[in-house]
Amino acid sequence: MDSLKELLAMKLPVLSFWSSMPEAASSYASEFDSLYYFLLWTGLGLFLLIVVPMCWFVMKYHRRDEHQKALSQRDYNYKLEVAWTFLPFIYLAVCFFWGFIGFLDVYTVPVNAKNLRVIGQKWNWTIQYPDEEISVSGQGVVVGVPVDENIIFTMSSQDVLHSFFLPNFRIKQDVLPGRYTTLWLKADKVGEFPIFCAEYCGDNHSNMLAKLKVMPRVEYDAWVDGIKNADISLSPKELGAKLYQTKVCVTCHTTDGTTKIGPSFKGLYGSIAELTSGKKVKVDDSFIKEHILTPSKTPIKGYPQVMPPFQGQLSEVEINALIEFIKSFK
Ligand code: HEC
Ligand SMILES: [Cu+2]
Repeated sequence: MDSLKELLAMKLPVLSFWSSMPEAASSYASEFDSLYYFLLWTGLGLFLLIVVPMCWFVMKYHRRDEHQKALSQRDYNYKLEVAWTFLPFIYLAVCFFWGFIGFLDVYTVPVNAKNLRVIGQKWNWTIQYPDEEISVSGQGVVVGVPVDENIIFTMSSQDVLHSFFLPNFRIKQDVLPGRYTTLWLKADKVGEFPIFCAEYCGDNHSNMLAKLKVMPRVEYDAWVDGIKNADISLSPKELGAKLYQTKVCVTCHTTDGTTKIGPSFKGLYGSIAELTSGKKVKVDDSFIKEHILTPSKTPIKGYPQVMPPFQGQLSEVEINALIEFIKSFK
């Protein structure tokens, strides 16, 4: 079985001399590519094998005038019947088993895999590392993983359908609200590889980008430590500024007084907000905190109710930091 797999995963140079695929970086990517090129070139070959003789027959045997009668016709050829039944059968069986082996490789999760949690949200990815006790989040976020180790992503969505797509690893999986899906990979090349959302999920879908950074184990451990230390050493306002970017408040709120999707943070703190009910409230610490956690409880008049709830996603420290950040644009 293993030697068969090696054979299948072998880079067939004839088949892939013209390659449009991004660099392959996972344990099963080259197997996928071999199958893809096999299908591509045999498909092209079969097309020519059928279409060229067909055109030739049309040229040679088409009716030349209205009164021409058909010549005697052969209506059965045993050998031909057997050949065109069994040869395609063998070809399709090869495609099926080759594909099936690849399918098993992708969907059989190794038992010793390292678990990471992925949360899709309009319009960024959050990745939680239960073992390391860290999480990373935001547009363009760098997701570190160690090389040559099995990683399993357990994924869910905060809002709508998203899809976690890693072209270099030849893998993509839908991320759904209300259900967990998984995807596993073993990166066999060090480097940075793009992560895309492959399911149209709204205005900023195209900005829902991240990077998978594959590192040797030592470097990975240092990367984890770096993240652990970074948040502690920041002042509240600095941490708030960072969260403003990573939690993508920036896509809807400005700090310069111009209105984007939501009100600007400039002059917000201490102002009076009017709710859709007509009630007027002072924008103080408690109000900001409540609005960040559950915006639907205090809907602001004159704006679309599109702010996502951050309940469960921000620690007390982070909420305070955001309040300090907003306060700094008094
Ligand atoms: C998808 C767009 C969007 C994102 C992302 C977003 N907001 Fe909002 N926000 C709004 C909109 C729209 C409103 C006004 C309507 C409402 O929510 O009632 C609002 C209102 C607010 C208010 C109350 C404003 C007032 O007039 O009193 C605060 C405070 C606030 N957002 C903070 C944040 C923070 C902090 C973040 C990031 C952690 C954030 N928002 C992320 C769209 C967004
Ligand atoms: Cu998306």
